[in-house]
Amino acid sequence: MNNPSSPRPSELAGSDTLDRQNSNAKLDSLECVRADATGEALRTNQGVKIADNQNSLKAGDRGPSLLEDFIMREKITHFDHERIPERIVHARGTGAHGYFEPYSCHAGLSKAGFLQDPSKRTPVYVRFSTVQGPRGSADTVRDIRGFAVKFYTDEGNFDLVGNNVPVFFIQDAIKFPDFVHAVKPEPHNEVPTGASAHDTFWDFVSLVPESAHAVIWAMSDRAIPRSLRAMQGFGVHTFRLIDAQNRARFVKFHWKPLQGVLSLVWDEAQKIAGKDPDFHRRDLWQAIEEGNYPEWELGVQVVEEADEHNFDFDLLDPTKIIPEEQVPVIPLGRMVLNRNPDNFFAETEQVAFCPAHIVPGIDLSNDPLLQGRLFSYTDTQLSRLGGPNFHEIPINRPVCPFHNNQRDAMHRQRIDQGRAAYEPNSIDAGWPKETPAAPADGGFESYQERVDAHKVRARSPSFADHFSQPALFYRSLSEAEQGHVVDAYSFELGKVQRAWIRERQVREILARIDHDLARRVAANLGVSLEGVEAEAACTQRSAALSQMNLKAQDIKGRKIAVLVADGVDGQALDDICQGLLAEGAKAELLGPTTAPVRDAGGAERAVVGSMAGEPSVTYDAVVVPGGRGVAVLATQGVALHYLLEAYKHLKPLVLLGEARSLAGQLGLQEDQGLLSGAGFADVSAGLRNALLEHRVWAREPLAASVPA
Ligand code: HDE
Repeated sequence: MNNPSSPRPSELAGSDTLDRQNSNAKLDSLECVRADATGEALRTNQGVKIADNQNSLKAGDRGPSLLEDFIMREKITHFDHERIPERIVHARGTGAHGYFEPYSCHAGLSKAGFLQDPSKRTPVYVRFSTVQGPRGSADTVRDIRGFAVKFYTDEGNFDLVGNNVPVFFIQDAIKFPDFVHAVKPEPHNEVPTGASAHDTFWDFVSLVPESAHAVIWAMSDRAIPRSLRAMQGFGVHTFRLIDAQNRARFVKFHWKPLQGVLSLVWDEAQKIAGKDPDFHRRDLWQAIEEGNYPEWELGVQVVEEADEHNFDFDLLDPTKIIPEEQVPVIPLGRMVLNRNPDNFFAETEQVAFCPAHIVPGIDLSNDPLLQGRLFSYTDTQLSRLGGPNFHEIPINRPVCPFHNNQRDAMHRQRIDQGRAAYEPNSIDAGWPKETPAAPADGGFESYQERVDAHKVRARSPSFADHFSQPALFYRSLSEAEQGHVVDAYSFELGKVQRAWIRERQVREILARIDHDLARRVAANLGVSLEGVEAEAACTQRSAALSQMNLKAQDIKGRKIAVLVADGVDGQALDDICQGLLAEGAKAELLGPTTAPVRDAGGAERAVVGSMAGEPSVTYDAVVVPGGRGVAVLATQGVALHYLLEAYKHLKPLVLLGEARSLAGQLGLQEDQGLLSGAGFADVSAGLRNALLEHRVWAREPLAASVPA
């Protein structure tokens, strides 16, 4: 159920009527098919009221069931067919509604209607996903995340079907089935679920050097996000924006989260996969229900057509970024997610994205990966959603009118009127008619790119450098991030059973990216680097590639565990909760059990849950208020483990009053994130800073020896 207090986009829209109409458009289009059964009788699909939904029709109350029981047969037949094929990739996902609004008029870049008017909100539906695992797999696995946005514009749907990393594993669509077969669970035993740590994946990528860049992103902290709200998004391919004079510019799309770019640490990610496999979808859902709407800034890197060849890589190569030092990101507008779906299946499962869904003002490039995707997405919906009418499913319908002469097929919803399903016609006075492409009229016209070439099966030599950019990425990371990349390669390759695959990846791929990286991974795996030349594929750095430079400005939406037991200092508790709430963060009280505790003054304090039920891995920080309750916690393994684990995962820890003794008891050294004081006022600024940093990286070497 939606929280009734959670505003719909319409309530958030500006005051002018047109704006409200626009942001209401998707909701209105869903209104006719939304079903609220409150106060309604239970009926069959044919509309007959059901008198008894508990018993099937039998010959006598102990006799055989009767075939004639159309009520039971209808119910079970429908049930038997409830499932549809899950997506071949990106099967596990979660979605939300929201809106996009441009900061200003961007007519200078694009004629797309949704980019013109800052007072106009365009409804969007976003689906985030993992790539490898099936629908029921865990959220926090190491994987690339899908970041697909459907803009319901007045000129038709525009889908920006991107990922949370800016590059892809292959350069040409014809390799996609090979790549996916390699990363998916192995065919003989369907192992592993939701992981790339297995032989076939590393076999493929070690043989395909163009994958090196995407693989190093997948081995970085980007592939274990803390929250879907804290991920960057990228269109990956180069696209085009077209202005009213039909002038084209190349662009790369970027989404930047206001929540900052935050990640889990690997041990935490693995533990959450067991303790709360729905961690990411729950987090997004709760944030939206609580009115803490996540927000992203849409930006573009713009390259004039004349500058297309001014780079030492090819703009059409999807394994390359344009470093932001070379081409800055221009902000276009913001996207806010402010409404959870009513029904997972109807909306998140049935939403059908396609990179070919573009509108006037946006166009494609010749990136050979993008070109293949233009075909694949519609094709896959035919079997996944059961035919070519999936655009009529409410979540996929454009909000603008759409009439044409396409007819019939499975599951047709629309009852087309008129006699002429062809064009030209004179019987229906020629309707529906074409719209001229002139800028004001909005008929889509493909950008008139000149193409003059031989028909060849070939890869451009300009796609040949596979190592400079992964090297740039590695060199641009902080020391802590580099360490995590080393750990991730070592973990994943450590799971590979065939020694020659491990060796090939280290000696032939990693050594060509960065010798330090290769040396460290080789040491962890016992691989020899003898005879391997040390090469520096790149000596540059790009600040935008390290997520240490992509922090949030505030701590809104962070979740802090407050450990309490009978006798807790009530004043400290109030100060903590109010102090954090004032910053938009959330304090959750956890007790030894789910029963309320009594504070030192005897007042009952409800807890959100128990320490065992709500583990530290699901919080951003832990606070222990003072009072007599500390003595209770000091004897409880679950509480001590809670603190040790949070410390090990480099989280801010606050110990107040009597709780200060716990640091000594556990042998934890004070640092920028392990804060203690008499009351919350002593530590609130320090805690805020530590939360902004998210982790205490300086603690990492010490924390490695903590046995939690
Ligand atoms: Fe996809 N991809 N993909 N992909 N992809 C699908 O479409 C495909 C690629 C991405 O939330 C499928 O509806 C090919 C790049 C996302 O519903 C399928 C190629 C990027 C989603 C498909 C690629 C993506 C998909 C599976 C290489 C980032 C989830 C079900 C030519 C820019 C969308 C479906 C959602 C889903 C094909 C490469 C992102 C099979 C052939 C590059 C976010 O059609």
